[in-house]
Amino acid sequence: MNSEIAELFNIESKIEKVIPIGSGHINDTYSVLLRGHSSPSYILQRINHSIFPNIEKLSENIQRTTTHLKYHGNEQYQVMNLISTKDGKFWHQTSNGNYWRLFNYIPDSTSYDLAPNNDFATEAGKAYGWFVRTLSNLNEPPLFEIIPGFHSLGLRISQLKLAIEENKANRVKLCKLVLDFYLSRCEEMIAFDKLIGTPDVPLRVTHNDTKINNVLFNSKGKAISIIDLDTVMPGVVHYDFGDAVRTIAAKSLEDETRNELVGINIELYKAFADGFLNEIGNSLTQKEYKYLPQAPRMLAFIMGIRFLADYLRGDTYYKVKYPEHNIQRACNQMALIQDMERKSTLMKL
Ligand code: ADP
Ligand code: GN1
Ligand code: MG
Repeated sequence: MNSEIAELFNIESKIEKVIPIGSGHINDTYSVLLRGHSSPSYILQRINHSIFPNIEKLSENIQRTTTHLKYHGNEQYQVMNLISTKDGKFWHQTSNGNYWRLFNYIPDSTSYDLAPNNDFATEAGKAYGWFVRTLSNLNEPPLFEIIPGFHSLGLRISQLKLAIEENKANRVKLCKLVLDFYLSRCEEMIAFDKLIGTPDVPLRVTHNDTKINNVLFNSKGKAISIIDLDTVMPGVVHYDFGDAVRTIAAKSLEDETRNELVGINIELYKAFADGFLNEIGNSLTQKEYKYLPQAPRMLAFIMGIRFLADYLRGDTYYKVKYPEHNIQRACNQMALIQDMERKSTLMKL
């Protein structure tokens, strides 16, 4: 079935098999192996179109981003691109309403859910720094805001408050302590929102989903590509720096349920920051630089309240493997924030 869909795109030869791949929470991803080949040639993805309803604008953003990276990037990084269907579109809609797309597979690549060592963190930092720097001169008009207010703390807090009020899954009583933790920090956290889009903290083109598993590495541990471009849109540098630290400098997985194992590894953090700042440091304003060390805590906070709101709504957004999955993810981010608060002096750059 999935191979029949892949065959609707401009592919080189017959398909041998289509295999599920990755650990993303939103789309369904498969690698496509062609007959006679020993490694995959394509990535087939079913797009979650309740989260990305505007497939046309989504594809246009990706197309503009990858074209720019290809012509203004450097040879160190490979750029994945959308493959068109035989009738010239960048997606295919099946009769049951699902949307599918195909990318070239970046050969000899591996993704990780945690950084294996400091060098990987530096490599990831360089790659994400390269990404933001290279896209800083993307032509007008701005990319389409594919999920409005994606990292707006104000919006995320109001969504959490609505989820508490509606209590659709009758779960509010199950998470009082976690709710208190997040609600008690809202006022302090939201202060940063006021700076966004000012000359001190300007809008740039940001990736907005800078988890470590969205960086591909080769067998020597070198970062070779940035993938998962669905959320590339206007944003501030703190979004990418902060979101990256949550997984690149994390001591344990985002799904770790033993909170005592959750925390930030300062060596990984510094290694990541070194790589990132070496690539982009010169182009930051003083205020952007000043607020960078606060970004990881802010992004962990945003992710925590998104997981929590989804738990309260009854798990309608993120893929979950068991009923407590989202609340455990929210607890994990809470433990990460607490560790960052303990180590705030060490996080200064
Ligand atoms: P999601 O949106 O669900 O996170 P991704 O686009 O990040 O999906 O893809 C999931 C995984 O598939 C990645 O972590 C990576 O391992 C693999 N992958 C995705 N795109 C490519 C590609 N172009 N080349 C090689 N591997 C890829
Ligand atoms: C989602 O698809 P994936 O797993 O890369 C989410 C991110 C969250 C992340 C948490 C479009 O990313 O914002 O940080 O889960 N993407 C979207 O793991 O909501
Ligand atoms: Mg991903």
